[in-house]
Amino acid sequence: MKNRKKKHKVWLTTYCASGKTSICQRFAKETFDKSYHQTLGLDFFSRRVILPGEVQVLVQVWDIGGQSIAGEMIDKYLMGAHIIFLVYDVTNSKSFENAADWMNVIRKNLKDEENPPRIILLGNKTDLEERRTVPVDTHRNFATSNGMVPTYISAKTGDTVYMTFRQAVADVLSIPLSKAETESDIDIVQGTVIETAKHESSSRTRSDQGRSSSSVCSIS
Ligand SMILES: Nc1nc2c(ncn2[C@@H]2O[C@H](COP(=O)(O)OP(=O)(O)OP(=O)(O)O)[C@@H](O)[C@H]2O)c(=O)[nH]1
Ligand SMILES: [Mg+2]
Repeated sequence: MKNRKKKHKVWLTTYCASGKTSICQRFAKETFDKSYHQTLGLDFFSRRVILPGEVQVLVQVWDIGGQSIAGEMIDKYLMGAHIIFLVYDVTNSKSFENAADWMNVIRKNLKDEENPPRIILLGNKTDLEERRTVPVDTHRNFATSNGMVPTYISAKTGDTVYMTFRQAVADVLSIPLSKAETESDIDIVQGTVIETAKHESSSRTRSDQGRSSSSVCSIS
């Protein structure tokens, strides 16, 4: 089949410090920085993704700083977007509530759009599972009741980051991915069996040296 080259615009937004820039860096450069540098305005990342049928897609990612919600540029940022990732931090309920505010802003700006972008709810920082404050059901209900695809990732470990982008682009282009392809990026977590006198239980532990304290930004 002849090579097909496409460009896709992906947009990430929501609450400050939810991990948008970290997700972009993990996707585009396969790196992770544990320090927090607030994004002021907008930043760009890109990576080429190859899909079945030799389809090459240049994924251009627009990383919008969390404080932009009240800005006047939102409609410009949204123009031509194929995919929107609404990112929140699973350990920070405020970031989840802010995702709903962003959803309203996006809806308002897209109300006349003939081909609205695919919106994906990304619960980030799953490596901090033991500190989760947003229940799985709440995540799923919010996503499905707003027509979003509910997804979890970790920019720190890289868990499902690349696959999430690739799957989203493939879905927009209606290119099916095989089960083997969709499972290739899933993080395998080693379980530890702890035996006690009364019972056996298995637990999974993950350390978090890279966590910054929950950052607060003003959304004016
Ligand atoms: N443990 C853990 N920390 C993460 C993860 N993703 C991001 N962080 C940390 O969270 C902090 C904020 O991450 P950023 O990517 O800068 O957040 P942001 O959403 O771009 O923030 P703004 O630019 O202010 O909107 C940084 O200290 C990151 O290292 C993750 O998956 N796990
Ligand atoms: Mg940022």
